[in-house]
Amino acid sequence: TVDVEDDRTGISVETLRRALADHLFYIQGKWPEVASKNDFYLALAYMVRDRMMQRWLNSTRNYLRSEVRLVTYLSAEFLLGPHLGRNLLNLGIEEPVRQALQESGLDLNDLMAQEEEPGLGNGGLGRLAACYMESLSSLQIPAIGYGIRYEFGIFDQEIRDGWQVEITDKWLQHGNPWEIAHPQEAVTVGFGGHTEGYTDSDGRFRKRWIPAKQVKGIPYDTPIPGYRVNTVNTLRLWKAEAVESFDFQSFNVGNYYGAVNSKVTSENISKVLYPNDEQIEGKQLRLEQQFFFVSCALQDMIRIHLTSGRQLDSFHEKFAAQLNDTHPAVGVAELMRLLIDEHGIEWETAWEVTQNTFAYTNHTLLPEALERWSLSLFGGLLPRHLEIVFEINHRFMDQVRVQYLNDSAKLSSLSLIDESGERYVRMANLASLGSHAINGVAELHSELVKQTILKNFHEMFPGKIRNITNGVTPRRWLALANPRLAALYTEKVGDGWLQDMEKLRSLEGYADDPGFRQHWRQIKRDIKQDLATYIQTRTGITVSPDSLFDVQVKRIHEYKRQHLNVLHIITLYDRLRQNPNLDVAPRTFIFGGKAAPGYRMAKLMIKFITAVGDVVNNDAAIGDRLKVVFLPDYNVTLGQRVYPAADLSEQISTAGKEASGTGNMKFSMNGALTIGTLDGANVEIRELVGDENFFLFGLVTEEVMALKASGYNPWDYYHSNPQLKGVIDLVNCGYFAKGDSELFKPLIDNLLHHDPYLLLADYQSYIDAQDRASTAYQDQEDWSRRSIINAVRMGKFSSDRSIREYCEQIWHVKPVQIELKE
Ligand code: 26Q
Repeated sequence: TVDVEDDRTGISVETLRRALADHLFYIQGKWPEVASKNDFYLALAYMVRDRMMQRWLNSTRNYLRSEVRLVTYLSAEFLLGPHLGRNLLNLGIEEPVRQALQESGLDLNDLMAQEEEPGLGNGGLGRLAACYMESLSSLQIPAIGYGIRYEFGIFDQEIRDGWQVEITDKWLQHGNPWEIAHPQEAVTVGFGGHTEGYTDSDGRFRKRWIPAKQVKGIPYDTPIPGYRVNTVNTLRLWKAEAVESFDFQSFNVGNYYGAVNSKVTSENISKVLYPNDEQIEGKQLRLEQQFFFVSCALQDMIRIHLTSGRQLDSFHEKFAAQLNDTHPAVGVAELMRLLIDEHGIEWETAWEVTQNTFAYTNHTLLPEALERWSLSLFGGLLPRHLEIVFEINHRFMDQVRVQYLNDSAKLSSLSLIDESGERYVRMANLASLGSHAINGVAELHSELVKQTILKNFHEMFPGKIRNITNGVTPRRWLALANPRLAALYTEKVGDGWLQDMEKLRSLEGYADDPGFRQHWRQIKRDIKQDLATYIQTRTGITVSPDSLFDVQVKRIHEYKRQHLNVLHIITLYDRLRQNPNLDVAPRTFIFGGKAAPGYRMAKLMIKFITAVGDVVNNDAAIGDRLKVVFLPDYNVTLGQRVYPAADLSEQISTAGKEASGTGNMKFSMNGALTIGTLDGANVEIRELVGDENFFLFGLVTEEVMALKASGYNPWDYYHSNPQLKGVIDLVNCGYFAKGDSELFKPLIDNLLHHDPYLLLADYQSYIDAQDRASTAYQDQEDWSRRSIINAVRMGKFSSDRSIREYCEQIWHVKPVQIELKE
């Protein structure tokens, strides 16, 4: 007999070569001679997708079995990054595919660069959701991610004259080979209208919602394969479409344009991702988005539950639904409505099911980021849900009154309704009450959640708030981002480290091995050379791979203090001007990150970075000792280039403000040392790498709170520190603005008069830590030792560890092995 590999599933080089040609011809409709690079990319993507299909369908079918328990991750954002590389890695077919392409005269890396990354998220929270989806699959946990299929993801950033310019992200324009639409599983979502009471056939008094408008949700599924396992989970994103029968009623009465207009309005719901940190209040479309995807998700879950042959009073046994921040928190009211109004379940049972279904992750303490919706907006859009929120609150307030003897302070702080002025629904309170577990995202953050925003919930429900420290997937952030380092690890410990990152700990001894350190340095230098080349082409700036690469990449925000980093650059610049022969370690300062389009100060911070760069980079007196680079359009793809090339990771937020940070983990696992405050997960990173391998500075959270309480005055620091004064004065006189002393005035005035994030208070401590880092870098042997220690001790920050903790402590789900055959 002759074994013939199936063209859809075979992975021999010859089969792959044929499958590629086949897809190019039959899917793209092209001969190789006229095919574009994108045609080849799409043919390749379809070919890879074919090789996931059996596993994907087997996983999906398996989850319909009644005894399987599923995690659903509800998130307004999934910041996925490119699929192709991850799929090749996790399926283990990169090498034969590379070779098949080569034999067809094509280069895999070249085609991978064709993929438009799906930027369906803002930053940390969205990227965390993506890492968690990947880990869920790799750990063989049955899971579905639910979210919105935004037509426009996070904007693309261009830098013009040093300022950010936003360009719409048209990620779907060349087609998306990774998704499959399932219009037959569409659901309908209502908005607006009113409620009415009625008596049902059993004589029971019931409420029902008569929406003014309906929108159809169409699911688009994307496979998320685990690393070298058969599990392929689904990311199910919903697109909003007009309900034809509904909208085209107006067509019947001759109002054609009215009908088309209302179709357009319906489809607006999934049109665009909201950038964060903007004035978030009162954006009706945002609430529509949240309700839309959550209602779609819950209806889908109910359908799955009923097809698995179960009753709705055991819904929480089938599903554990995680609320990624409060963005999906309206789901608490929607699940209650679906169970009670649509499926006739009693309030008490529905409430038990709801609480046992949901768990809530908090990602922020910043008061301006806590979601609340005015009653008029909420009730106008979701009248039935407002009634349900009131009823939940009514019952809860009774309970609080009994427990706390009518304590009015307790009542007003725990209430789901903020009644201090105009009345609002507090989404964090709704999420907290409607869940059986609440978690923060790093140890410090979780403690602060207990002590501050959810203090009274913590007191009333001890043990309900816990910590699950964030993690990131080593498949993307090591294996894909840093193949050289990954190869070194595999050579030394075998490839098991990608399933168990703690295995890297066994490499610690090599930190004292000069030969290994030499190899380590060579790898880092090669990667830095690659980034230097990229910087040259993208920005025209020449940087040396032998300089210290000092990197801060993250969203631009005052609390993250990119401008503190700039104050340090100016300090070094000033020192070099005063003393041109000063012996300093040459440094390249690399920044990247987007500012919310409506956040003026953040946009000015970008201009500040680029303006200082323009002066420093072109000052002959400085030579090549300092370079400042702003990398435009920071995204997942660029992150994969940047983290591996960093020597020093800037994690310099005001203590108590950064919930966790996850970039800090990606840097450290790629061998960067951290300069940072005791904030978020920095605390836990420092505990692991040791005090001597971490450049610590700044006030701690308690000191920040105490200083603010005692009346912080930034002028005191300005007047008592000549170096700081010199730096501020230099900016103030327009030195970095071609003499324009107005340009950076809003920024400097804010620091001198308010400084809400305590830059001036932390300035000297930061400069001292930077000086220690410079000195340390000059001893390359010792720096390598510290770098190795950092990298090999980061096992804790694998998202596999985080997901295991969620599974054990919150979701109570177990792995399910999927068979490949059938
Ligand atoms: C809310 C309402 C209206 C419009 C936008 C928003 C919105 C969108 C996104 C509010 C916040 C976000 C994103 C928050 C976020 O990314 N938080 C980060 O989460 C990470 C993962 O836990 C942490 O590591 C970071 O510390 C935290 O800042």
